[in-house]
Amino acid sequence: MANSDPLRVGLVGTGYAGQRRAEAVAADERAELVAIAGHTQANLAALCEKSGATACDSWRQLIRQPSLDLIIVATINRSHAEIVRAALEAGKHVVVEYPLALDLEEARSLLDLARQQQRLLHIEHIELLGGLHQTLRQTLPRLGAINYARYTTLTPQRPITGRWTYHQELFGFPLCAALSRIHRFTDLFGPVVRVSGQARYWDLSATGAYRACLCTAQMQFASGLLADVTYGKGEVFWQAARTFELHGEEGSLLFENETGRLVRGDEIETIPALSRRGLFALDTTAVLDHLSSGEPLYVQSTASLYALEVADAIRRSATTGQAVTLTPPSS
Ligand code: NAP
Ligand code: BLA
Repeated sequence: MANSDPLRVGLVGTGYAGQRRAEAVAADERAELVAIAGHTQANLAALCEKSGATACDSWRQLIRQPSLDLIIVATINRSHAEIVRAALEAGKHVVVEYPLALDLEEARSLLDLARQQQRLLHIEHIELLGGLHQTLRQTLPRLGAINYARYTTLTPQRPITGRWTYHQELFGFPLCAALSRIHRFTDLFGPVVRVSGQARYWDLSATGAYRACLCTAQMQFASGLLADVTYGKGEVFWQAARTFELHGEEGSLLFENETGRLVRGDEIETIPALSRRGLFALDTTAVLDHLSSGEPLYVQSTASLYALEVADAIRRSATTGQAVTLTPPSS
């Protein structure tokens, strides 16, 4: 890319993530949002109107445009892999919101394809850019060896009728879809040796839709750390919860939403975390820094793939009722 030519971007998806991407690209002179593909006509037209991009009838038509350099995939999880594959085959760089794919083998094969094509395949993990994660990282050395960790997110939502995030095929296994829950841990604590998991759905219909789900998992890390993850959402919950706890030899760090407490005996220190807003813009800037001046990205696609491997092992455990042992990562 010549320095003066903005990168030409195509966007698939017009929801929350898609809108944040459109704003982030518009705000950066190194890129230009050229075309968008969506789902419902009205939402597509609205985002095109706002951003000045051209509407495409389908993502296939978008990808066929030879002038596009980069495709951002911000649509429902079920479609990620198929769109990413087509975009890489067409020689485009790709940014995809997590998860890359709902199927682990497919995810692996897409990383191989990106390597063959010598194109960027960046899987967004905005949770790493958020205040909570930054604060955890900074505070970790003060806690000593971590023995136990626990992360819970419960989201009451009603009514959920028709939402794609309450549909087995469109959303995927909950901890593969909400992969950030696993990735936070693997980013901080490295490889996992053994997992077990449970999943429950309320009023699961023949079409795959449900009105609430709850997924819990236990992970044992190579470091010895034991971790519990809980992810629940929907109409059976009434109180939202977002708590992260780390219990180390030298102290405990307890976060509830954006407020943390570091506890060491009688000493209690309040630790605030920064906001969760503006993260898609940070991710977009990181991608443009990388493509324009070769700066390293904040996350590698292999790290996302590893998190998906752990999430998939939890899925298998939830299906079989047996704990699953993971083989150590090869590199
Ligand atoms: P969203 O606001 O619900 O938007 C979903 C997009 O997919 C919209 O363009 C929607 O179009 C379209 N869509 C809905 N149902 C569809 C269907 N059945 N077939 C085809 N397209 C359909 O969701 P989002 O939060 O932006 O999530 C998009 C992706 O970003 C997901 O992969 C999610 O995991 C990832 N992500 C999101 C966040 C976040 O903060 N929201 C953070 C990290 C990762 P219509 O609205 O026109 O139906
Ligand atoms: C993650 N948020 C997600 C994901 C979805 C949503 C589908 C990916 C799957 C997951 O990790 O759970 C959807 N989030 C929503 C919706 C709301 C929401 C529909 O808060 C409705 C209010 N995302 C937002 C908004 C914020 C936001 C408004 O849509 C907040 C300011 C932040 N969502 C956010 C962050 C993540 C995320 C930071 C990464 C997950 C993490 O931090 O672990």
